[in-house]
Amino acid sequence: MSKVFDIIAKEQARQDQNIELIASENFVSEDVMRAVGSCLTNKYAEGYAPVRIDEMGNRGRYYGGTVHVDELEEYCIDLWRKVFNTDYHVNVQPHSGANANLAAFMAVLKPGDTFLAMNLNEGGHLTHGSPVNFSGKIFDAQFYDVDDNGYIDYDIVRRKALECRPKLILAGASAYARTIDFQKFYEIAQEVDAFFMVDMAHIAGLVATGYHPSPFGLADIITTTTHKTLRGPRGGLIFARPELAKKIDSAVFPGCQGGPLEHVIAGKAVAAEEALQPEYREYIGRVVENCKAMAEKFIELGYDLVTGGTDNHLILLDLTRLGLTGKDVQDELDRHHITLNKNCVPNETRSPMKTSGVRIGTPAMTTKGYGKEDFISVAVKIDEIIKGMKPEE
Ligand code: DSN
Repeated sequence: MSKVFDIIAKEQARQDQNIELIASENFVSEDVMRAVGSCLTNKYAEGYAPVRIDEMGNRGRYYGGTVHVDELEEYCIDLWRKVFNTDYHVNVQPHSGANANLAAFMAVLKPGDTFLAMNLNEGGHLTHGSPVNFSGKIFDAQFYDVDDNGYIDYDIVRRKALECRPKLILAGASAYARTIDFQKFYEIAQEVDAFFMVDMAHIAGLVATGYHPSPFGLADIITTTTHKTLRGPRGGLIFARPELAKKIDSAVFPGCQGGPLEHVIAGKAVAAEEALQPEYREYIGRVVENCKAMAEKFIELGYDLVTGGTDNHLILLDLTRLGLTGKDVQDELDRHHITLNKNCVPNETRSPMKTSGVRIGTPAMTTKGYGKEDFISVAVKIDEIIKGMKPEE
C-alpha cells in the first residue's frame, strides 16, 4: 500500500483527536467526501456547458464526453442560486478563493488599476492587495485601516476612496469578528463610481442563512470559498451581476484556469444541497451562539478581544498585554491538541510569522456537536495553558 495512506490515517487520527478552532476550517459530510473522491477526477472539461452558448457567448467545451459534467455544472449553478436566493450569474469553476479573486479582478481591472481593500494586518486577506501576492503586484492596492477599537470605520473608507479614486472597492475579511455594512460600502462605491466587490468567504454560511446581511443586490461581484462556513470541499465560487457574466466566465477560463475540477464541483453541489436543508440554518445559528458564549468567557477571564466581542463565527484574541506572541500560543496549544492560528491584530508590531494575536473559530467543532458549555470549557482550558506560559523576553 502507498505510504500516502499511512499519512492520511495519521491526519485522520489528528482530526479526530484535536479540538479544531481554525476559523476557516470545517468537516465535510461523507457525501461531500464521496463526491470529491469520485471518478469525476478523471474528466477534462475545459470551457463551459454549451447550454447557454448564445446568451453567454461561450464556445462550449474543448473536449468530448462532457455530457454528464455539463449536467453537473448546470445543476451546481442552480443550487448555489437557490442557496443565496439570487438571480446573479454563477461560476462554479474557481479552484480556490484566491483563484476566484484573481478572476474577479481580471474581469474588471487592468494591470496598474487601483482598488481599495482592508489592510491585511487589520483583518483583510492576502489576495486583497498584499505586496507579496498577485493582487498587490499586478494592481495598485490601497488600504483602509480599522478604527482604534478594531471596527471598520466607514468614514475612513469613504475618505480613502475619495482620495485614491479606486476602480473597485472590496469588502470582506479573514479576521473580522463584526457584521460588515455592505449598504455603506455600496454607497461609497456609487459615490466614487467604482465596482463594488465582496469576498464573503468567511461569512458565506451566515449570509446564506440570514445570520449576516446579504451583499446580493448591492455588490457587482461576490466571491467565496466553499470550505469554510459553507462546509463544502476546498474550492471557490464567483457570483456576478448578469451584465458581467461573460467577463467573469472568460476571466476564469481561459483567463486564469484550465480544466475545471469536476470532482470538486460535484462536492460543491452536494454542499449546496446540504445548505438548503433546514438543519443547516440551525447549524449556523449554533456556530454564532457558540462563538458569543466563548467570547463572553474570554472576556470574563480578562482577555482583550479585538472589537471587544463577536457577531459571527470568530474571535480575535489580542495577546499584546500578556507579552505573548501568537506563534508561541499556537505552538503551545498544539502540544495540548488544540488547533488554532496565530493572527495579526490591529496596530501589529510583530512580523506575520510571530504576530500578537490568535484567531479562534467555532464552525468546525460545532459540526462535531460541541455546544455552548463545551466551548466555554475550551476557553477555560486555553486560559489555563496560556497562564502557564512565560512572556516573550
Ligand atoms: N487562509 C484563509 C483563512 O484562514 O482565513 C483564507 O484564505
